Amino acid sequence: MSFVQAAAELGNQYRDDRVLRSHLQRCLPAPMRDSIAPELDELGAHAALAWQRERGRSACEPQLTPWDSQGNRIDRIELTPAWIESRGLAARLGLVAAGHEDTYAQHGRTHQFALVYLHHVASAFFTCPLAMTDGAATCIKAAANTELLARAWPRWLSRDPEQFWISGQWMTETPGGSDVGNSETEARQDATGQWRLYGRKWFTSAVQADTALALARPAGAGPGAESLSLFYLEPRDAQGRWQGVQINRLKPKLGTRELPSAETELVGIAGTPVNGIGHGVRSIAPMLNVTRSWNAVCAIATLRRALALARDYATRRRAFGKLLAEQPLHQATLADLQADFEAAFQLTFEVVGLLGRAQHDQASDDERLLLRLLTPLAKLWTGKLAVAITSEAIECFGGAGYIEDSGLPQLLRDAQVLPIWEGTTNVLSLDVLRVLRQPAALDSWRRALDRLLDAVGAAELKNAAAAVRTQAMSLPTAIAALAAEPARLEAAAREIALALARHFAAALLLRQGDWSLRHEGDPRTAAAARRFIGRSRAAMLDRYDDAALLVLER
Ligand code: MFK
Repeated sequence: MSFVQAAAELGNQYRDDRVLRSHLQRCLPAPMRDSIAPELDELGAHAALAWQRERGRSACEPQLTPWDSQGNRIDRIELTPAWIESRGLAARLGLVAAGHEDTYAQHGRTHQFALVYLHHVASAFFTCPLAMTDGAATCIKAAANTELLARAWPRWLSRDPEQFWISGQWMTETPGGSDVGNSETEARQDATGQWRLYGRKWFTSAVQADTALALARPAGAGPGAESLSLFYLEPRDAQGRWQGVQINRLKPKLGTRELPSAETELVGIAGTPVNGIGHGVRSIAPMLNVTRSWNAVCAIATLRRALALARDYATRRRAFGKLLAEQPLHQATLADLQADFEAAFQLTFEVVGLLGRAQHDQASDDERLLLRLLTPLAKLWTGKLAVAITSEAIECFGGAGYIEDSGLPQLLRDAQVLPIWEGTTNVLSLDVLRVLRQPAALDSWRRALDRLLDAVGAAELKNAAAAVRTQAMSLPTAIAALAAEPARLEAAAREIALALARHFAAALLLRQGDWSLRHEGDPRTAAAARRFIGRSRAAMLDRYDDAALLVLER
């Protein structure tokens, strides 16, 4: 019989993840760690089981039935088994609730996002509506809307699967995916004073959600983002019938195919203003920042999964007389990817930690500003890494990784959404410039970076810390030099954002490496930090002149 290659295997994804476990060890009080460990272990085991179960299955997608046999418009959507399972699991383990409950005070967000990180890949993107639900809860709390806090908040945060509601975020329209200020959906008050929404929403993720937040322009209001308003919707009645919404079709997407994203027509759906009338973009901003944190967590979960598979496969696949894991070039390739993952993990969980502190009024003004800056940085950098690293992981399997039932192509297709939704890399880079317009923002970044680097004690990390300082400290001056020329500053926004993200992540990885050497006697994180920093360079901002136009000339 001819040779058959053993496939990659996944073990319990919590037990196998030293990066997560070491981070929790450093950040959380011991009694809390002990108390949450069983849930993390459960999700780690579930992740491995789901991988065994789903791999190789033919595509399983939600189905839309627009009409019933009598010709009634019903727009019934059948969800996939993974989605139905995830809904119960998410409620029971509190994947939204844990971020808002007071049980672990400022550590609640770390608890929640450790769960999300372990569950994301197995959830078949049920994390998408969970992110939006968390965002909706955050928005309504920020708006202090007592009516909605009484009605929706207990449902969104319920741990009872029967009571649990998920929420959507209906923003995107044909004239404005990024430029939301172009939205055409109109809100009109009927004779009873009830607001009703009319218009086409072009990309409504998780359309089957129990509630949604939507932007609409009140009739007669002027153009632009400022005159949009934010409305709370309940799209279906108690029997599950759509109320003032038609589903035109489910989107045929590159990936995230279990997620029912739809093109919808709003035909008079009742809406409740979330934060009065007007300033809709500002009102939905708390939601955007929360969902962007989710995006970063789900991106690093994707990285971790791609690497777990590639590293396992390297211990099974033999070529040219040796295992891949024994070959210097393959080792170097995997080690670079692992170092990138560890840096991205540190940046993302720093955002998570700061979010928890801010939510529990433990964060200084400096830390709040840092959180505002690090959120788009984490989102944009990890989104890009998710695509690059899943692509590299496929290459680590050679042709076998290119085959659908290895499970890897789906990982890559799904990863491609992460740099797009919740703001593309460029839109997020412009958001970073929006934050940097506050001069204190760059000062907060620099002070925090200094503190992290000053605290590195291990002799073997001193050179790496000095390298980060040299590269990072030239950045504020280079940005200031560009500030006088807005077009050049904007052209450089992505490079600025990636440099801010990478240097800060390097300093965070040094902190973790230093801690792990001292407290765990473990040199692996320190080695990853040196490797990550060894490949980094200072940003090259002086290359952003008007030559782009020349290069693009036809
Ligand atoms: C598994 C992972 C989970 C992820 C779930 C994803 C599922 C969701 C699917 C989707 O719905 S994807 C669609 C998401 N769409 C976007 O993310 C929109 C992208 N566009 C932007 O982010 C634009 O920057 C934005 C529309 C927010 C603003 O553009 P504008 O119209 O140029 O706004 P402007 O005038 O700069 O800002 C308006 C106000 O909002 C300002 O406040 P003031 O009125 O007080 O001056 C801004 O400071 C504020 N603002 C904007 N972005 C903010 C913000 N405030 C806080 N945080 C932010 N991020």
